[in-house]
Amino acid sequence: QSMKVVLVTGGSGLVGSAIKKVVETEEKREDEKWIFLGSKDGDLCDEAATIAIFEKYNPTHVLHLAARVGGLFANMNDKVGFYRDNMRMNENVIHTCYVRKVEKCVSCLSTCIFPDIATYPMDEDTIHKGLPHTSNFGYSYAKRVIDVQNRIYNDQFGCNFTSVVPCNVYGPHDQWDLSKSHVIPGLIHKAYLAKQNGQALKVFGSGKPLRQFIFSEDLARLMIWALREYNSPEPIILSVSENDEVTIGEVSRMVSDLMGIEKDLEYVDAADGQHKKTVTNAKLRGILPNFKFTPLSEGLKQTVDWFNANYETCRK
Ligand code: NAP
Ligand code: GFB
Repeated sequence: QSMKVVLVTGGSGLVGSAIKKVVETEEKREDEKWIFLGSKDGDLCDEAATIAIFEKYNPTHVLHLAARVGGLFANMNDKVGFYRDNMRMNENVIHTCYVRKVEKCVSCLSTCIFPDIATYPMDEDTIHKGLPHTSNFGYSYAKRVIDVQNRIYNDQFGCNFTSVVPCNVYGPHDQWDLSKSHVIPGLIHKAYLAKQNGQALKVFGSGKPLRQFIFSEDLARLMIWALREYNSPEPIILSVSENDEVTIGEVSRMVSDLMGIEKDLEYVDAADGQHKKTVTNAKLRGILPNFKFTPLSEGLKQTVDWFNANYETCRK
């Protein structure tokens, strides 16, 4: 059985760190060598640097996580930058996979790229059927083009290229910088500081928007499965079910309680972004009916504990 070499671009981030933990413990296989890259290994926006990385590692499989990623406010502040960086990374990685005859490449979309006006829950066939929300217009189209690339390289060259579509992800090793973080790391970081200063947790926006949140280690297990077993170019949603949707207010209260803040939440006027982007995980359930998701309360507790223990060294 020849050795598989799995190159994980964006392997140093929130999702990559979870995959590294899972694949080096419970999911370890002797015939697989997993390599986790960060931007220090080369700027994937640069074609020559991308080619050099592929020549160095000569991967048989690629799990393409690398992206310019950020929450609502980061996207609103630089739609052009999110578009350009992600278009460049995706063009370089996916075309180099074709040139280097990589056996399989799994890339990452996101439920936030789906049409803003839709009937719910949305499924994998909905992705291109309407304009994305204005707040992340650039990022959304850069991500949607991955689906176009997968389909045309498969159609013209028979490449085994596909994509997975996570809902909002949270967990240890996230990005905690308040200027670019997603909502859960933003709330945890703000709650940590509020606790220290005897203040209330300040929530941006109305708290009314609805979100589905997947714990990073659950997503890691599902991505490792997809890399090994899922072989259609059609995207597959990797999300908790529509019944697990919570409001921003609810998740804020959970974070505030976990951080031991007695005071009630305070709401600060700010953009709400999409009201909802509810997706169904029926396609995934049809293949893995027994997969167990970590309950949000448990995942949040693990993430808050991790943040409290790693405050000095984490990305903030
Ligand atoms: P993250 O924590 O921000 O990590 C991003 C990764 O990409 C890091 O390893 C980073 O390396 C790398 N990277 C960024 N720019 C790069 C460049 N120019 N060249 C090479 N590497 C670069 O992001 P994440 O949350 O793990 O996201 C991973 C994937 O999941 C992304 O494709 C994202 O679109 C997708 N996703 C995330 C969410 C979410 O809620 N977080 C939801 C849906 C989909 P350094 O850190 O070393 O710079
Ligand atoms: O995770 P988030 O920033 O992005 O969540 P989206 C934004 C929602 O949380 C808005 C509220 O309703 C915000 O008003 N919120 C409350 C906060 N407090 C905070 C806070 O401290 N920080 C942040 N960031 N939000 C993103 C897309 O949409 O979804 C990205 O813009 C990405 O492209 C991500 O794909 C998965 O869920 O609204």
